[in-house]
Order: sequence, then C-alpha cells, then structure tokens
Amino acid sequence: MNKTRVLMLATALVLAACSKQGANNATPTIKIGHVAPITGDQGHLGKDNENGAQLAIEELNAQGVMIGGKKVTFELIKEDDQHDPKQAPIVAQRFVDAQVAGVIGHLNSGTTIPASSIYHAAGIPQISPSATNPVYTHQGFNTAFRVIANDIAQGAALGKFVASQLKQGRVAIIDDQSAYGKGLADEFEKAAKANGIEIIAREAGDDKTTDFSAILTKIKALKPDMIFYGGMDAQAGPLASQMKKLGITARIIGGDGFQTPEFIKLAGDNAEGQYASQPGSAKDKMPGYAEFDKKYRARFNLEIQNYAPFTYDAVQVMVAAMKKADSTEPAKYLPLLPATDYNGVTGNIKFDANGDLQNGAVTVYQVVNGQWQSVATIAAAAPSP
Ligand code: ABU
Repeated sequence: MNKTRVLMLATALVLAACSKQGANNATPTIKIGHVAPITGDQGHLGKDNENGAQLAIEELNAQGVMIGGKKVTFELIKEDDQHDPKQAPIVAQRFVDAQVAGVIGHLNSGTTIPASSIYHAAGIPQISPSATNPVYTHQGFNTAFRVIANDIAQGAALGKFVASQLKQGRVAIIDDQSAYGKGLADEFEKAAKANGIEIIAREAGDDKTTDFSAILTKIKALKPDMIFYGGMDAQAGPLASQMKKLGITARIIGGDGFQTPEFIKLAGDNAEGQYASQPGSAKDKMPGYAEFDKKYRARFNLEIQNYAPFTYDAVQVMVAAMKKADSTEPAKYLPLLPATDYNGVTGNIKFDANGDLQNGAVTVYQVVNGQWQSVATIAAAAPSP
C-alpha cells in the first residue's frame, strides 16, 4: 500500500470514529405525545391544552434536562382526536407505533377511557390534564393518571353548593350523553338528592346539540329553581341564550366543561349570573397561576381557556419522574410516577392508589360583569373508591 493510500485509509478511520463519537454524544430526542380535539367545536379547548404542554416542553428544553448522563431534547408529537371516541384508539395506536415515551391526554373522558387500554397494553404512561370521569382511573391500569380532581369530587361539590349555599330545592338536569356530561350529571344527581334536592326532570341532548328548545319547553312547564347542565361550552352557550329567549329565569349550573371564556363569548349577556365549577383551588389562589397566565399570553397571544395550566403540570410531572428514574424509558420511569410529589402551577400533585389526584378541591365560579369570579371552594370529598 503506497503512502497516499495509507493516509486516505487513516483519515477515513479517524472520520468514522469521530462520527460515531458524535452520534453517541448527540442530544437524544424524546417524543411525548399530546392529544386533544384540535378541530371542531372543542378546538379552542384542545389548542389550549396543546399550548400548555408546548410551553412546558419549550421551557424544559431551554433549561437543559440531563437524563442518563446526556442532555435530552423533548419533542411534542401533536394529534387531534376530534373528541371522537372512535378516533381515540386510532390516535393512541399511532403514538404506540411512534414509540412515544409518554402521553399527555386525552382532553375528553369519552376519548381518554377507550385510549387508555392501548397505552396500558403498551406500558406507556398516560396523564390526562382534563378528563374527569372516574372510570378512567378505576380500570386497574397502572399507566393511567390525571392531574385534576375527578367527577365524584366535582359532582359532590356541586350538589352541596346548590343545596347549602344557593338553597335551591328543585333542579332539572340536562346532559350531553358523553362520558363526561352524563357521568357528571349522574354524580351531581346523587349528591343533590343526598342533600335534599328534588330532581324534577332528567333530559339529554348529545355533544353536538345546539338547539335545546324542545327540552327547555318541557322543563319550563315544571318551573325549576335551577338547571344543571352536564356538557361543554359549545352547547352550554346556546343553552343559556335559549333559556333567556323562552323566559326561563332559573340559573344554569354545571362543571368545568363550560367554565371558560368561550362560554361567555357564546352566551353574551345571557352568561351573566350563571355558575360552573372547576376542579382545583380558585385560579387566583393557585400558586403559579398568575405567572403562568403571563407567560402563556406572551407566548401565544391568547387568554387561557381552561386546562392549559393542567397540561403544563402534566408534562412537568412526567419529566420529573424521568429525571428521578434517570431514564426516559417507560418501563423505568413509570414505577416512579405513583410517588409523584410535585408543586405545580395548579398546586401540589400527589396521586392516590388509582392515579387520581389526592385532595383535589373544587371551586364554583359565577359570571359577574362578564367575567368568571370564584364564589366558593369546596374541599375534596372522600377519596375515590
Ligand atoms: N372534564 C370536562 C371535560 C373533559 C372531559 O372530562 O370530558
């Protein structure tokens, strides 16, 4: 072999070694899945969730997270399930195939529950920031967690509030037949009856209903003190307006699905005086809410709709477990998630044996002068069974 060939071979070997070393030192990219309805009538809520998760990912990447002796980069893989229970397992399988390290989502109980069995079978940790139906964490899946109080707590708090603070005795219930809307209405009905309230009607639309005139005409004849609505803001907004049009003066009360600026935008003046609850302390009492709100507005030029602080916390909780395990492998960090003790924007996050939030309070808000104002925070009821 002549001198030139020897030199070329040596150079090639050095380059190959350098490139191998480079690959070993390269910043690993860790995929975290996020899923919510990004299109359709809940798109504003889905985007809000996605933005909260995105903000957490950007901050973590800017801080530089060391795991397994390497600086890792997180990438949010974004999916849209259109709040469709049939679409959710398809999206879940896409995440499994993409080998995501964890999933933040889904937004809706009706999608979170069917998707959860796919994540469980694949051993992928799932943290929902917003799905509140108790079934999600009561299926015996060690992969299922949520960072928001469930509807056993929310229904109990609402029943107690209507009876003891508003002192309303005759309530009509309407729900949207979704896992969330019907589930919350069932929990409210139980709690209301236990607190001495008479449920004078139980009616249902679906999660696309925006014309409530037939249901409201029936209910009006029964002269309710209040109407409980189990569902989301895209339906609750028109419901409030149609009540006014029919001359129904009873107030609406419901859960987190419509405790949003979007409800006020849709209902306009008819939002005034209506009530809705939100799991957690009052927003102005959440430890990191004001700072988060500032960062969120600066980054997205939007106001928070609802669960963005919860998705932000969900990402942080997942990454905290990875850091503690010094691994982003689901099998290695999943066992550390149940021991989470994380002080987030929304408060302290600890899970019970089911993966539900421990000690989750519920706050009831009322629209006053076109803004949601907190009127009562009700401590968590008994822990979920
Ligand atoms: N928690 C209300 C909205 C999401 C859901 O549970 O379906």
